[in-house]
Amino acid sequence: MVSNLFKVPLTSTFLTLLASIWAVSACGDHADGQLSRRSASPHLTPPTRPLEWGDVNILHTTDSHGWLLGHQKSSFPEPNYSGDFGDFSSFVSHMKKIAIERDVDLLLVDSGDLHDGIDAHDSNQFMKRLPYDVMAIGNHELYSYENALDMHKNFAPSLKGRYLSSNVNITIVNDKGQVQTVPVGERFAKFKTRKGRKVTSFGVLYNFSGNDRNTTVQKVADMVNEAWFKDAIKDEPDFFLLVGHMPIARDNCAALVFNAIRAVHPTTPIMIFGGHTHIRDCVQLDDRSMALESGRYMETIGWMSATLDDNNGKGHGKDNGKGNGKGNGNGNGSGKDNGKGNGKGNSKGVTFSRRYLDPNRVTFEYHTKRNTHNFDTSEGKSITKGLTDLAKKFDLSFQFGTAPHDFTINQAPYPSNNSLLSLFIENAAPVALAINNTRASIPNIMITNSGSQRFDIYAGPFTKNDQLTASPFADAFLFIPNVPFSIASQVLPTLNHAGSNQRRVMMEAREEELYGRGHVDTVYMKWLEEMDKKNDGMARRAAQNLTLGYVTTDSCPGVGDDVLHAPLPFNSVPPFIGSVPPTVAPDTPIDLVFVDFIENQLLQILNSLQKTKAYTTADVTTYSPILTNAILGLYAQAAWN
Ligand SMILES: *[C@@H]1O[C@H](CO)[C@@H](O)[C@H](O)[C@H]1NC(C)=O
Ligand SMILES: *[C@@H]1O[C@H](CO)[C@@H](O)[C@H](O)[C@H]1NC(C)=O
Ligand SMILES: *[C@@H]1O[C@H](CO)[C@@H](O)[C@H](O)[C@H]1NC(C)=O
Ligand SMILES: *[C@@H]1O[C@H](CO)[C@@H](O)[C@H](O)[C@H]1NC(C)=O
Ligand SMILES: *[C@@H]1O[C@H](CO)[C@@H](O)[C@H](O)[C@H]1NC(C)=O
Ligand SMILES: *[C@@H]1O[C@H](CO)[C@@H](O)[C@H](O)[C@H]1NC(C)=O
Ligand SMILES: *[C@@H]1O[C@H](CO)[C@@H](O)[C@H](O)[C@H]1NC(C)=O
Ligand SMILES: CC(=O)N[C@H]1CO[C@H](CO)[C@@H](O)[C@@H]1O
Ligand SMILES: [Zn+2]
Ligand SMILES: [Zn+2]
Repeated sequence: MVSNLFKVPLTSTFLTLLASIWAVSACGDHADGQLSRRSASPHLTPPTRPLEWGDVNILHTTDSHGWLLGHQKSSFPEPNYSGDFGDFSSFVSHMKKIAIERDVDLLLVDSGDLHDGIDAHDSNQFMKRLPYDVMAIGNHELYSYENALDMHKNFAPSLKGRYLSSNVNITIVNDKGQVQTVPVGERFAKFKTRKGRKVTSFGVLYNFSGNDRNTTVQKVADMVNEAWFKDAIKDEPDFFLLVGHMPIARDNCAALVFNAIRAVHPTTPIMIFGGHTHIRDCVQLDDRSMALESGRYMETIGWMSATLDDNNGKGHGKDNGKGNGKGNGNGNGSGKDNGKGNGKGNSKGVTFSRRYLDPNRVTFEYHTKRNTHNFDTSEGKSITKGLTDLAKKFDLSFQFGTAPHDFTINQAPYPSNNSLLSLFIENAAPVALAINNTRASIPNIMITNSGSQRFDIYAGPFTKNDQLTASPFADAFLFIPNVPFSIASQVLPTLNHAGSNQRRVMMEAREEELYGRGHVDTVYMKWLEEMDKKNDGMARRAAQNLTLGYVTTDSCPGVGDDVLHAPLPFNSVPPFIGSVPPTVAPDTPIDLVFVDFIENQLLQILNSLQKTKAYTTADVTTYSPILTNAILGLYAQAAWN
């Protein structure tokens, strides 16, 4: 079995994509829904500071993973992210108007991971309706060849040369029947903004190694040495726009591209938009650049603005074919600065700002000076309706039952009644895996990894869609019969045992490998943990008036969060979780049930715990045909109705 704590939800098809749906439930009750989206909005805290507009302004989405209908639950912090893609469309369209009024540039970019399941073809049609200037490919577009091919054939063309995959190729059979390797989108794009600024843009994917057959991801370190890359950066644009599916700080991918550009152009402004690790982050690699990362699941819209020197863009008499005549937006002639190259990096410098917006209608209305009555555009409403219809088509609102309260992964301690991990392994798995199972009456211990649960469950209707977001992975349960209880009960503690340095080094190596293959939860959780540590206790109490949400500490100047929040409580969880052991005598033979990909680890541990029997794969068989991604639904049908 492939070891895959981060495995792609193979059987969930593309449905996770529309995560968080409202709608009419199977039995005709109104689930949390559009109504709550509209009516919850007035209770949200509006931002208090307008955005700082510059000459070039950029809105950024990343790692949307199909959350196009926004977050619809009423437990906090979900309402804070309740804007759907139709609302976002209306927002972008009003912002574009403001940019024209201010006579500045506004671009829209995306850093990838549109997909979550296998097929995002249908939901991607809605992404296409937004005026994206540049989009970059993410690793989730590459777990399946069919997905990558769909992006190549059906998605990239709609971006008209601005769907970028600088270091990602796909092998296809071309029109002439020849096998050919080509970039999924384009390697780079050079274009001019509305104001006539010249832009050179790349879309780089981090060192990803979990891609499907017939797709190629080139190492970033190799990419920057390619002749095409050197050629592409030779001419100096007004600014470089690097939109990559890569963290801006964790590894050195962003820095590699940055340094390669800097080696040729010491002072040209560089605006970098990253993603993948699902956090909010900002760093300035030098004072003429800024790099921003804008979270995940449509919980954050990133904003960056740059006020350029006179000799770039505005007032740059030489190159701005379109925008000239108006060149001096400051009201002063640009005589002293024209002439490319000279005077760069001088007196004035480039100044940047950044902001992390909570995507909801209150935020959107605040920043566009609109209200509920004049906010929606017809295109925005049409997108919302289209997404709703799509969700209905796939019956995502089918309701298994009603969750009595919130169950969270990290907000509640594990084990506890409010822990999703406890719910899953102590309650749900034992109920679901007993269905139609001839071994149901034999005592057992069940073990899985804590990473098997990916998103919190909130009080209220528990739908097919909620099941897909909470528990998307399609892992099978195996078992070894007749393990003496005294041995079986030591397996989980041994699996979780922090142990020696050597083991820690092993875990770190394994984490690196998983990271290469796309696993980012460790990075995201570490971020939450630090947030909680930095801000807990006094700060949280003093912040009584603040709502829960992200509290970002990054290395850029000033406060990045658009609305100030108090951090969510964070409880760390062990790597593996288990059911409540049965109360039986130590020598009672029981079934040791576990998730498929830990088989090897588990056999090793069993053989280290006892010497009576040498366990091998021959002792392992399937426990139930029910996979992890069906367990919560079956349980909800049984227990939450
Ligand atoms: C994809 O890879 C397989 C095996 O590596 C190969 O047989 C097949 O021809 C490839 N398909 C294309 C379209 O290149
Ligand atoms: C990607 O495709 C281009 C165009 O066919 C080719 O020149 C290049 O060598 C390929 N790169 C990789 C890393 O496969
Ligand atoms: C990418 O991976 C290679 C080898 O696997 C490593 O040498 C390199 O440092 C990595 N680069 C980045 C940017 O992570
Ligand atoms: C124009 O330049 C002059 C002198 O450099 C300065 O005093 C004035 O404030 C500038 N006006 C604007 C609108 O920037
Ligand atoms: C947890 O749930 C169990 C079973 O419903 C109940 O007996 C117990 O009191 C609960 N514990 C807490 C701390 O709420
Ligand atoms: C259990 O068996 C019944 C009768 O064959 C069947 O209708 C039902 O779908 C099965 N349940 C599950 C979860 O497989
Ligand atoms: C919360 O807000 C109220 C009203 O705006 C104010 O009177 C109170 O001092 C605030 N409390 C804290 C802890 O900031
Ligand atoms: C900033 C913000 O929008 N906060 C909201 C987050 O969600 C809680 C719970 O509904 C609201 O009370 C906050 O106003
Ligand atoms: Zn992602
Ligand atoms: Zn990713």
